[in-house]
Amino acid sequence: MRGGLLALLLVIPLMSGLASAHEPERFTVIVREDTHSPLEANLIVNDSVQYLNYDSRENITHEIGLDLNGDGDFNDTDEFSSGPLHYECDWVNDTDCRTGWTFFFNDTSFVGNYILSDLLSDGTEIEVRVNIAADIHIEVMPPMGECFGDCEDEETEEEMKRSSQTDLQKGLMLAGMMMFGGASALFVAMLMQRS
Ligand SMILES: [Ca+2]
Repeated sequence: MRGGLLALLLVIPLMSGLASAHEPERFTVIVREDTHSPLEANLIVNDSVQYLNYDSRENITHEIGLDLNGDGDFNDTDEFSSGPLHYECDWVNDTDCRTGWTFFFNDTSFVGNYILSDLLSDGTEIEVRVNIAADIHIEVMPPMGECFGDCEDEETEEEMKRSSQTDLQKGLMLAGMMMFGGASALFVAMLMQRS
């Protein structure tokens, strides 16, 4: 069950990362005896944050999650948690043991400011703040007349179009003047012949 969930958590951000402009970043929060460093994580959608347990006290575990109703557990509706995070693990004998937890914010529905809880096995609690901002590269279009990235190329192309039009116009005007001049000369010559 956990293996499947973990695989899902790893696959989803890869898929959503392909469709967005923002390069996903992973932030690291160090979980200590009585605090986290940093205490607050500011992320953009598609980023992830990993909590690593550096509290080396024996038999003390941390569990980070969302305690919506504030009753001191993560078992109620829409609540979730990391499961107990240990300082050290004996993975040979306990494959489910964890020392860290990575949380992927891979959907715009995650945008908002969250207060999570780190509930320690000794009954104490550390407040955990995570702020998720929207990816402005996706949401906001540039104003009319401006361009993304390759502005130079477009401007050069525009410049070339303009100068070629001007050359054509000059050519037409010159041709027109020559024809007018030729016709005038012919007209004058005809008048002189008649008189
Ligand atoms: Ca609860």
